[in-house]
Amino acid sequence: MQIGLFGKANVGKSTFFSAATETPVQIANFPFTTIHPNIGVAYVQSDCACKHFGIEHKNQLCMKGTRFIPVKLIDVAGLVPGAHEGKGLGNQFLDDARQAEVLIHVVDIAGTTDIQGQPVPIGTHDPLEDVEFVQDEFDQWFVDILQREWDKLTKEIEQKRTKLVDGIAKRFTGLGIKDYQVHDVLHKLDLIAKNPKEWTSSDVQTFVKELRKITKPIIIAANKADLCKDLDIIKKISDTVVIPCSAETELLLRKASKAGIVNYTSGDKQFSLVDNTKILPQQQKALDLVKIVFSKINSTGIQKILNIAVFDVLKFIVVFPVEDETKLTNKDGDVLPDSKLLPKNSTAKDLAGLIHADIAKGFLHAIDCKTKQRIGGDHILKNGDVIKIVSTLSRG
Ligand SMILES: Nc1nc2c(ncn2[C@@H]2O[C@H](COP(=O)(O)OP(=O)(O)O)[C@@H](O)[C@H]2O)c(=O)[nH]1
Ligand SMILES: [Mg+2]
Repeated sequence: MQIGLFGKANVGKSTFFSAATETPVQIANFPFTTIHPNIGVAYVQSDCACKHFGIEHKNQLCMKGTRFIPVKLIDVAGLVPGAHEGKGLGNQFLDDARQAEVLIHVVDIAGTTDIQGQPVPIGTHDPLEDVEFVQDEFDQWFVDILQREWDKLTKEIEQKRTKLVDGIAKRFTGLGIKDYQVHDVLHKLDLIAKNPKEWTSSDVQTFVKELRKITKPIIIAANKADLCKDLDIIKKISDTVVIPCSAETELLLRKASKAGIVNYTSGDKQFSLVDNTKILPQQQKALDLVKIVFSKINSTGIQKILNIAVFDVLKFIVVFPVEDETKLTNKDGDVLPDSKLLPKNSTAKDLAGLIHADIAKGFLHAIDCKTKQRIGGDHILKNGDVIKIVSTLSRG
């Protein structure tokens, strides 16, 4: 599960990345926090199954019944107009973006940077222009992949060496796109039976735009909301989820929380000072600004964006695998030790595969620990399920 942050230069991508991967003290020793300078671990939040069972347990990723589930976050290289033709760090961008399942397009909603990312006075650049150009760059990249190969593809199909779905899917495998996704889009647009020789360039454009939308959905982070004079501008962006946010505020709060100055958990709509801390005048000033941000946009928006990307846009579910169905523990006796993110409609067998290939290989059946019922490999899992897998093989 990977989320990519992208957009033009100086909109706050790296600030968002730092804020989202700055782990609170409680989970600071969780492994693989920083994988690579631009790949890190962020967390989405969901109800922990401990709530359902009314039990208390010690787990550094469960805070008062809210479970923190790790996801990979990638700070993708900045985009400039013409990136799909290799301008700027175009190719680096493509390499990074290809791994992401969902993309957060960070926009400077306050209009403090021009189209190249150079600083300009607040409100002098129209952020709607960025929304359009970045999306077009992204779509154009898909169009190029297909157009470059179109003649070859047409010939292959003519000579019956491939079928339309397979031929197209092959061109997009590097982006992690699956045959069934290509099939679904062709079907939806009534192109499934159309001879590729008769496709118009508008057929190609429409097909590719739809394919991009389904396989690499975008959500917009309207960043620098703290500086924005009129947030109503957000209403002018249609067709995409848009969430106002302030990455800089989130970063400040996480650092202050880590330093023991404030009580704050990502996603909170407020913070409080830790009792008896003495804070410097400039710290007080920064925290006063944070209060203004909260009154303007409710929370900093960062956690909300991550949660929406995973649970609303990708529609993933959270499942808790255990080894003892009555105690809800693993071998070491840890209660609800793990949580897994799975695409919706995943089965018990899919969960087994995610835990370990061997466990899936020797899969016998599973147990739904909430109902205590035995379930088969094809059983479709629900959000919040607690599952024990029974297998003839153990991991490793
Ligand atoms: N006011 C304000 N400034 C921000 C915010 N997020 C980032 N910035 C500033 O915008 C500038 C560019 O940020 P950076 O994260 O390097 O942008 P990137 O080029 O997209 O990675 C820096 O000066 C940040 O401090 C925000 O939410 N509010
Ligand atoms: Mg950056």
